Amino acid sequence: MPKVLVPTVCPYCAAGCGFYIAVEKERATGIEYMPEHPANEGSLCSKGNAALEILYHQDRLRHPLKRKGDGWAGISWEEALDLITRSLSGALKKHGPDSLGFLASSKCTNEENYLIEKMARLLGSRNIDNCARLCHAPSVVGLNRTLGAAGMTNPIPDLANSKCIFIIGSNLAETHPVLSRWIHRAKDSGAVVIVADPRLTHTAWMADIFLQLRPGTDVALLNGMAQVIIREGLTDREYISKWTRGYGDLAKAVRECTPEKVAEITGIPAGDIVRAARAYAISPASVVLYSMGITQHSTGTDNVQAVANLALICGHLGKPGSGVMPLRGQNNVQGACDMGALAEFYPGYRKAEDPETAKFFISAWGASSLSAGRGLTAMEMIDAAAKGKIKAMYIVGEDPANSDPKSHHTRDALENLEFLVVQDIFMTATAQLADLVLPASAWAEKEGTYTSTERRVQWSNKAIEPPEEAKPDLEIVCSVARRLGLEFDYPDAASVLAEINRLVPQYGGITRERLNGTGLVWPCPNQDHPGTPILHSQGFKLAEGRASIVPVMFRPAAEEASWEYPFILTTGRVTVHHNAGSMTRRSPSLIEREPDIFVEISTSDAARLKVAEGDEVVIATPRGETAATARLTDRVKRGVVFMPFHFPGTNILTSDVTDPEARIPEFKVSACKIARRY
Ligand SMILES: Nc1nc2c(c(=O)[nH]1)N[C@H]1C(S)=C(S)[C@@H](COP(=O)(O)OP(=O)(O)OC[C@H]3O[C@@H](n4cnc5c(=O)[nH]c(N)nc54)[C@H](O)[C@@H]3O)O[C@H]1N2
Ligand SMILES: Nc1nc2c(c(=O)[nH]1)N[C@H]1C(S)=C(S)[C@@H](COP(=O)(O)OP(=O)(O)OC[C@H]3O[C@@H](n4cnc5c(=O)[nH]c(N)nc54)[C@H](O)[C@@H]3O)O[C@H]1N2
Ligand code: SF4
Ligand SMILES: [Mo]
Repeated sequence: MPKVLVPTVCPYCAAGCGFYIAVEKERATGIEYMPEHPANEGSLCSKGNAALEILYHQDRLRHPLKRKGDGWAGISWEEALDLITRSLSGALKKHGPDSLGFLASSKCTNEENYLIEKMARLLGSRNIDNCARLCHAPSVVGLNRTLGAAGMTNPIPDLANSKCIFIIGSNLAETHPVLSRWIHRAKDSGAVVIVADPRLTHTAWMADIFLQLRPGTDVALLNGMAQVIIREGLTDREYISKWTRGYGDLAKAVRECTPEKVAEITGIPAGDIVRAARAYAISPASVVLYSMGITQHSTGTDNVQAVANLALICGHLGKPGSGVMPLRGQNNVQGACDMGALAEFYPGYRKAEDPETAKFFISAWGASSLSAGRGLTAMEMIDAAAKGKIKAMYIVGEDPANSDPKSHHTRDALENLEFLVVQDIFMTATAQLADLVLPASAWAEKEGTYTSTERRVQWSNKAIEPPEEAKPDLEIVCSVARRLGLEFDYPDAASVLAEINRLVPQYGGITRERLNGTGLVWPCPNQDHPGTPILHSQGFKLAEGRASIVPVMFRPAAEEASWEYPFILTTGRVTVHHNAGSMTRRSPSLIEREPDIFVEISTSDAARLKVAEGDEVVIATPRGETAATARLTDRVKRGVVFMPFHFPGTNILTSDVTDPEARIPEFKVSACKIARRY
């Protein structure tokens, strides 16, 4: 049989790289590159190149599994569907719809997320969320408030048109590796690169100006830059008066944020703050790229607003090479949010609190009623489970037992549920706590759309069959919903996309027929619309078309170093692993390169602690302790330590203090102590 090349989208990060899966005799035998893809031009990072390794892994879930004592019993799909229907409808009858919680999956397609959202809402539950809560919730709040839209404003290749690229709190060289090629291209034509990060990361190696700030001090830095720009008259006055409101308040608020004061708070030399501010303001096209380094804080929303303020006072929006780019994380976290898998939104960001929204969907979905108001967020559901208020949870493609902060609390809460069903491709730490585990198809074994960080909606094709009895999430959700009495008659992903076309305005013209190439960029309201790669070129979707400049003042992180816990632990990622690691720890070529949990400690702290390279150390916070191998490095400054969260253990330590508005936990700042283990 000849080799067939099936176009697909990488299942790891939100860069949305395309490639072909070579299929021979119904098996995926290799990857072929896709040079015509606009974002990656054929190149893939280590994870993309290894994507097929998980498909035939021996650990893939192959049958529905029911908890039996300490172990598992394989059951049929019929029995599994009976059990889930009995348990969910039992909880509904006994405790009402608020006792049900749903986590949708930013690894699943738009169509799947749409159906999970629709099922949760039609069952009367408001409690639906996805891992965006742990990720870009502050962007949703902060950018909607300031710019009227939370999406990344410009496409990835447009980075090459920038003359100043300011990267704050993103280690994109490891987390969105294909973006580096566009940044190098911009540098080749003279762009200045500024990186603000507490660690000298791979990304920082690209920087002309490196701002090594103390964790959690970004608002001070951004206000300091705004102060310099205003004081030196480098603002874009015309832009400010035409397109914004609130400038005067900002000018007043940052007057005292002098570089000298900011230097004290952030630890960055005052001269570097001035240099960075000037470089950003005077370039003809500047872009800010940011991600978890500024969102995962108790001040996450403030950080995002401070970024938007900077862009607005300099008029660096709505033009090629100029914008604000929140780099989304998971392959489909943008889409999961677009589809309304968030506690405060219905599909298309219609606000759950707005009575018009419920009216609209009652008519669109033919429902008799829908509960109004915002539901519980991901972590609030965990807290509610711990308190016995949430009785049953349906978790699709997420691993909160490892990815939420304060793991012991999360695990206790999940164990406290009367019923937990987990739908995944592997037996995760969360699945280990479930009553029922459902085997899902991986991305290559199903079809549907994914929306990348640049809002590019791409169709991914089915290349191979799932292992044994595993099924596409879409099929599983439809079967469950039908058993629960809902009319979910969708034969395939295309039929769901057709409904999305009708109900999600941004996706109005993104039809199956138009998605045969490398996708369309939303907003794309109708069939004749070409898509919108650059946002805000004609003003903002806010009153009078103007953006809002909203001043924010520096507040320290919730935890600071103390006598008992003298170090600041910050957590994040390395190139070869992905999130809680259920996929990459099973990928032979990746696990070989980073086999175990480690902690980066500065050489001077290590000397004081009498810790040598490779020693086992114990890191402790008030939440618990974890052992890890010490790596001595000059990438972090004295007093700061770094751990990736790809191995179980890191989140035992992290703090669950959240941003008051976006409710994201402060993964980036936990006070800790460290001792060598003898
Ligand atoms: N290889 C790999 N790629 C991934 C993922 C993965 O797990 N592995 N996950 C995907 C997902 S879900 C996401 S959300 C993205 C995340 O992508 P990134 O946000 O780039 O990843 P992180 O490593 O979490 O954090 C970025 C940087 O923030 C810095 N930082 C920590 N504290 C602060 C601070 O207070 N201020 C500033 N300015 N910086 C700080 C860290 O040192 C780190 O270098 O990556 C996506 N891509
Ligand atoms: N300490 C610390 N913790 C963090 C972060 C941090 O920076 N530091 N970052 C946070 C961030 S940004 C994020 S996004 C979260 C991520 O949190 P999670 O989303 O919980 O993490 P993942 O490990 O990506 O889990 C995705 C799961 O989906 C499964 N899966 C893959 N494909 C499919 C599919 O097609 N169908 C189904 N049903 N399942 C599938 C995978 O096997 C995996 O178990 O972690 C957060 N936690
Ligand atoms: S950059 Fe992201 S989308 Fe591209 S190959 Fe790597 S993990 Fe996949
Ligand atoms: Mo994320």
